[in-house]
Amino acid sequence: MNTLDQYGFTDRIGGLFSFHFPAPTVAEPARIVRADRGRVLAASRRGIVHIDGGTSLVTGDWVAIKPAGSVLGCLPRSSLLQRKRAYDPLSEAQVLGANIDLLGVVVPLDRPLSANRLERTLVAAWDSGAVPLVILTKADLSTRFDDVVAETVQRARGVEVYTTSAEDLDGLENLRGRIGAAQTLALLGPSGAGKSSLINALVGDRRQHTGTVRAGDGKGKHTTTARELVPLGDGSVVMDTPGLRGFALWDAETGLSEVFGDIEDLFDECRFRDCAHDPEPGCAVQAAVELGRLEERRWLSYRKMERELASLHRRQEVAEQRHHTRSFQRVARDAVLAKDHRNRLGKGR
Ligand SMILES: Nc1nc2c(ncn2[C@@H]2O[C@H](COP(=O)(O)OP(=O)(O)OP(=O)(O)O)[C@@H](O)[C@H]2O)c(=O)[nH]1
Ligand SMILES: [Mg+2]
Ligand SMILES: [Zn+2]
Repeated sequence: MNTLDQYGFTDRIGGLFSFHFPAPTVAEPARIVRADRGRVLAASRRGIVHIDGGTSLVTGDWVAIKPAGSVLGCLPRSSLLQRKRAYDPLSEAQVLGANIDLLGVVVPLDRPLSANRLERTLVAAWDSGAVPLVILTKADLSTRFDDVVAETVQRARGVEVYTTSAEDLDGLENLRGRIGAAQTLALLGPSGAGKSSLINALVGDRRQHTGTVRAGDGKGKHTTTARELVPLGDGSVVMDTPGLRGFALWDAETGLSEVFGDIEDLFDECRFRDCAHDPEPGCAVQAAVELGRLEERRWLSYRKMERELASLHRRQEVAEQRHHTRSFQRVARDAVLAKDHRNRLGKGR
């Protein structure tokens, strides 16, 4: 199998290439394996090659490259994992990866389950267009295995849950069986969760660096620093990613509805159509919380993400208006300049 095929190239991708870069264009297909501050590596039929520039390219992208190594173009992405950049007043999206088929939300069993984190990552996963999975790691370190698995299954609300141990090599066959031919699975989770260890266990080799965790709280040391594709040998690929500190959502309304559909269904039952769902008469959400049918934590988690997205949209609108005003001012100024120019020409005559 050549290097390109090892990184998930199929006839279907080949067809897309011929469609988007038809002959007589001289270009070869390649896939971005790693894109790290301008240093971009791609898998091609010739092996792994360095390619120039392309700061907008992300790990997982399919690109057409010229023999000299420059990029001619990129195939449309079948899925796109993105988040809002942290500390960015302009509110821009940070693209984390492209063309991911399965998104593994990695949850370590060596520390208490964070329901909020699980829900937030699932929202982003659904929104990427990939199929989410929950992957529980470090099963060998769990002291309450059955309880935590049951709680995770309940919180994942229909998303498949896999349990693994990179130490005991448990659960690998099941997970391996779920990754179809030429599919790409990306792993997303906190530092120290065991993402790189799981990849090494799947590959059967110490391919990725792994790091120890802090004794106190099990937090990792951000060992993996770049998103990178690792081939499993049969054409399927796993994307290793640096541990997430937080995950600010980006245009994730669809994901929110996937994870919190039950809450959004309740809105229809509120007495007033413009119900703010604060403690007020006739609110179906508040009633469900009081009756114990809806976990208050879950409601607050939903509300927080919903407000985050609303504020993102307000900022996006302001930015757009500013952009419009500026281009309007520019058109007006150009018109004045043109008039001045004509006048001056007129006077000169
Ligand atoms: N006992 C046990 N330890 C594990 C398992 N998986 C990972 N570890 C340990 O957990 C620590 C962190 O593992 P990594 O694979 O580096 O974690 P990571 O998610 O890649 O972390 P970052 O790259 O920092 O995001 C290492 O000391 C691993 O040996 C497991 O299944 N069982
Ligand atoms: Mg890692
Ligand atoms: Zn209400």
